[in-house]
Amino acid sequence: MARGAFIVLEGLDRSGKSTQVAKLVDRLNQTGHKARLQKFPDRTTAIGKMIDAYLQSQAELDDRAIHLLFSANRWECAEAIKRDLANGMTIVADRYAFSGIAFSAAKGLPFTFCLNPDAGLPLPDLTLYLTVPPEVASTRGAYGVERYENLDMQTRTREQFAAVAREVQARHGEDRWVQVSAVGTIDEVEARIWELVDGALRRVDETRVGELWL
Ligand code: NYM
Ligand code: MG
Repeated sequence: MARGAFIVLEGLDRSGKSTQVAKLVDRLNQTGHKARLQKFPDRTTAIGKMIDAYLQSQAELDDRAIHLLFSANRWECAEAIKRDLANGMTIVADRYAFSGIAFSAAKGLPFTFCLNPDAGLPLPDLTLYLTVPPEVASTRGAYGVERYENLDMQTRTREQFAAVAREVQARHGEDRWVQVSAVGTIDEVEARIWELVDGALRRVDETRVGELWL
């Protein structure tokens, strides 16, 4: 049996990720694939509840401590992701380790410190990085009330995402990280994403799931 594909959508807050991951999972299931959504952070677990409290400013945590909790939150989901992929289920993740690096490095933590805890996690077959110019993002309504949702932090995170993109392409190949313009209607962006995912689905069958950064 063919394994499932591991697809990640990344991007800044208000890039339209959550809308697009939901549409992608629906479309996969409607076209004869088995697919499920995996959100990171997964706020339903014990670690996820600590992350949620931090993001809502109900708890204070050291920058390194919260970084490691975000990573631990991925590790506690890693076995289920591998099992489901092996059973032919495609996983669509809303954020992954790349957000982990970009947001923490934007706060000033060393890039290699940010990268290391996730080494060995399941390697996405394709990461789509949704981009919106700042002036477009600002027309999508006010930022929410969570930590990091301000223009200064988003600008610095955008710069770090560029470094993450280079790292993925250097270590795992150019075609693992593809930038997608999130400018346009929801349907236009969906069509761009679908074309890229369709190509990735054809490629994964023959390959094993890799290990991130290794
Ligand atoms: N975030 C997300 C991190 O800082 N590190 C991580 O590892 C991950 C997965 O959490 N502003 C940040 C990015 C977001 C925030 O994500 C919550 P969302 O997708 O808005 O629930
Ligand atoms: Mg958000």
